[in-house]
Amino acid sequence: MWGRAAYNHFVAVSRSELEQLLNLEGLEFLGICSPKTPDAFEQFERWLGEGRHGEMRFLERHTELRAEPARLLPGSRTAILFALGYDQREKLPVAGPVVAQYARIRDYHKLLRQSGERIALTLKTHYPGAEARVFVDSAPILERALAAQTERGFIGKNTCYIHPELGSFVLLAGILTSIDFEKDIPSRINPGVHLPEGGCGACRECQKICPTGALDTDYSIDSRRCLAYWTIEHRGTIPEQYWPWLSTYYFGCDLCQLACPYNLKKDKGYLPSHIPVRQYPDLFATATMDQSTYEYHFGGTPLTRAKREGLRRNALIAMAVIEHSQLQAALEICEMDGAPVLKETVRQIVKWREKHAS
Ligand code: B12
Ligand code: SF4
Ligand code: SF4
Repeated sequence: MWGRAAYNHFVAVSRSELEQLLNLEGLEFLGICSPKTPDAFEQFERWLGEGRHGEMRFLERHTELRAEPARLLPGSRTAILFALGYDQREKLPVAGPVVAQYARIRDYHKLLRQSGERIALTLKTHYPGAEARVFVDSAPILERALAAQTERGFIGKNTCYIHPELGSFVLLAGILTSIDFEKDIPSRINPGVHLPEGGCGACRECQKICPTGALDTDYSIDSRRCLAYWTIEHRGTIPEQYWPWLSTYYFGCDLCQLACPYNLKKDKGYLPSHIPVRQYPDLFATATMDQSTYEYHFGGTPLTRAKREGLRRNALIAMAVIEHSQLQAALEICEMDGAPVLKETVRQIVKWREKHAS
């Protein structure tokens, strides 16, 4: 946070001042690029065409904005990219079932938006008449592709944006503005070559560790095989073939990032100390929770993306896989008060256990 009085002397906001403002918010400045069509837009269209987005229909909409982010704010000439480091130093092997690291803090959309709005306001104050609009997932913008067009970083084989010093445990956001800031010379890292400034080269650690083969093609994910897709985005029952790994992560998955050398050797990109790490109820309490318990413990966190029934479904499956001592009681409660997806999951579990017992 900063007192506006301290910045009254600004005539224009320089690059280093921007960086300072972001750092005061506990954020990392990634750089400045043009909001024109990201170089990798064609890859996005190909990816959609191959159906690798599964049932995430929202990715099929607003193609024109993804193709040209500047359309989100008519007259915008600059995109300022920034990030929140959230690495909590989890190591392989993970002692699950746990939730992915990004979900252990307050919803990043809210965190990054609030900070971004403060910076946008400062910009508008210093440039009367200027427009500035924050984006963090809410807008259909290819955030990783834009981040990779700033001076540092690249998209790795795990499809994450990786910054050579911060690693990939960074959540991305940006500000579109009509102010014509000087743009970075894009990093232009060739991901296929490993150099000090970045690149995967011959490394395949993320592809080797992904338990479901979702990273079968270099630099492209098949969401239909990704545990994050099934446990966060998918609304129906989860196919049994993915169940074993819910004993590690029952919401999201960090395996392909934990295995990445860029996250192993670094001294930046960790969660700022002023952001508290949340504690969630245990599996039994989660699988059986009512609406008010859900709102109390999960309100304002990224876990609400799965909704109450999705979280109950995930916790119930994790309980079945680890043969939790309260599984039978949880099954009975879900059968009694659950939505159709939970009742169907109960039936799946009963059959699955019979199959495994025989
Ligand atoms: C849909 C979505 C998902 C889907 C699909 C993931 C995916 N890889 O696309 C699912 C549910 C699986 C998912 C999972 C996760 N997600 Co997500 N997700 C998104 C979302 C909303 C849209 C991404 C999208 O458009 N995907 C479609 C792909 C094709 O687009 P893209 O990857 O941006 O594609 C560009 C590049 O990859 C490149 N490219 C593609 N193919 C190729 C090939 C070559 C050769 C090259 C050079 C380039 C290239 O070109 C593309 C087009 O410009 C973004 C937010 C946003 N607005 O961008 C967050 C986002 C990508 N997710 C994020 C996070 C944190 C996660 C998880 C880590 C959460 C978790 N712990 O479970 C996992 C990571 C899984 C993984 N390995 O990617 C962060 C990633 C931050 C980072 N450092 O990269 C984002 C950016 C949200 C944010 N604001 O910070 N997510
Ligand atoms: S998040 Fe997990 S399941 Fe998805 S690609 Fe990475 S390792 Fe594979
Ligand atoms: S694990 Fe290796 S191949 Fe995968 S993203 Fe990291 S550096 Fe690239």
